[in-house]
Amino acid sequence: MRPFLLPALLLGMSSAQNAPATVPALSSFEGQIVYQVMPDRFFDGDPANNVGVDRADPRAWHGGDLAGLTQKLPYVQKLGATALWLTPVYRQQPGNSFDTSPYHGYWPADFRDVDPHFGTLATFGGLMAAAKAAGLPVVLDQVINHYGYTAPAVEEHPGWFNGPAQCAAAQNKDVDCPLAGLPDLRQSVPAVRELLLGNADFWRAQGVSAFRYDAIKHVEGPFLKELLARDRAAGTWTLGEWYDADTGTVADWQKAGFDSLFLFSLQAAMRQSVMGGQSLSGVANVLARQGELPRPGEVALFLDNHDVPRFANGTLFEDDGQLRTRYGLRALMTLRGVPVLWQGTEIAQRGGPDPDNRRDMRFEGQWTPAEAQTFAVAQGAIAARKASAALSRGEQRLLKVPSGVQDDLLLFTRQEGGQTVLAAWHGGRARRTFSIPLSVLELGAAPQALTRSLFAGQNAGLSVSGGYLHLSLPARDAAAFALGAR
Ligand SMILES: [Ca+2]
Ligand SMILES: [Ca+2]
Repeated sequence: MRPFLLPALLLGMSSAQNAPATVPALSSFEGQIVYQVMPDRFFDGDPANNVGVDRADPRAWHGGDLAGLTQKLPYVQKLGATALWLTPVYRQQPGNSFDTSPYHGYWPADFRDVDPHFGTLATFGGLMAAAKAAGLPVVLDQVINHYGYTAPAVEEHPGWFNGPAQCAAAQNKDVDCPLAGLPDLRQSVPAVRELLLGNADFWRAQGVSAFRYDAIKHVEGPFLKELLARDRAAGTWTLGEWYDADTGTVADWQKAGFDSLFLFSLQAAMRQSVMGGQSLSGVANVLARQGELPRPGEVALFLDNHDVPRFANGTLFEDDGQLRTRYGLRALMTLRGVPVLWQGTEIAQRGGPDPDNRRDMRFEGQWTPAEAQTFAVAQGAIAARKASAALSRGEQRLLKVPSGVQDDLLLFTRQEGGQTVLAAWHGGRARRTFSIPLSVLELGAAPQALTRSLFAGQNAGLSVSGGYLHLSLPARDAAAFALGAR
């Protein structure tokens, strides 16, 4: 193994004597709002590269590309997102597998080139320049577990891959057995290790600010830690995808070197309560574990993504899907962490499991009035979060609510500097006023006058009188109130 100087922070050194001359600052995405794009399903900016495109087939290429994404950056800015995450853009395997084309980008053949359906390295450079000009840092998806099924490397380098023998002998089958039958890379083979570390350097040199690492549950741990240490030294923010991660898993991997992981347990709880109408105590139970996280402000929070059914699909009805997605979007923008919005969630796009959850993005002019209204709610909630230091970066403290209302009411504060914001989620089916003794809430600061929600156009109010906090909340919605300095 090539010697590598680890930052002192990773080794837990604290004495000045042992510290290197400069310790790289921890990269941070706290305060960012990330917009996730799958380029093939976003916008077609160049019909000349539409080889094999069939938009009627959900498993075929649909023609979206990097030129299209570059054209649509003003849309992302209009929504208010501050960063972009692109699913992989590598040159993909030749042909289809399981009647599916590699439109999604997760079946690489060449990790250091752009698939011609998406454009070229030059087109990627154009996107990076436009994103930089727009002030949008780019998170690039990196595959480190496998090649595509039909990638030439599989025949050329049989020693790079785990075969049946390695899988049979594996102590950890998640790591050394193929994921969905994909050619599984052995990261401990020196040539594989060099390839993957070099891939990160290659894309870093293209100007990306962060990596989203795919399927980390299936990657050799020692390699992953080395990769993360290099990213940290280079100032690259790292976001890991451990499917179904709960707070404990996120905490473990933040300690091992990731800046962030997706908190799947919160996504599941929000799907069940906000979309599904079950008790909000499921969300409270996840938030109650926040203290386990070394860096809670970096954790990636989401309503849905390209690997799970669409959030709006939690109900059979289009109108309910729209209303509850608005509730979910506002709720998401009150939470501590880094919100990640999957393309189309801002209009409550519907869809079941993959590939139905990857329907083509539709833009203004193609929207129903309800979709336009959901977009306006997303835009307003994002704007309110960005305008509030407490909502963007504040500490989060869960408040006790009387047990009789805890199924329908979730309260927590966000506090930054002198500012305190009270977040209130209401899961009830009808508008309701809650009156709660201040002594129960243990709230440090509260206004005397009637206070309106920070979310524009929302009819929600808060006031204090006679030792009680009175909250007037619409059905199934989340509000945020500035309580002022404490
Ligand atoms: Ca195209
Ligand atoms: Ca593996």
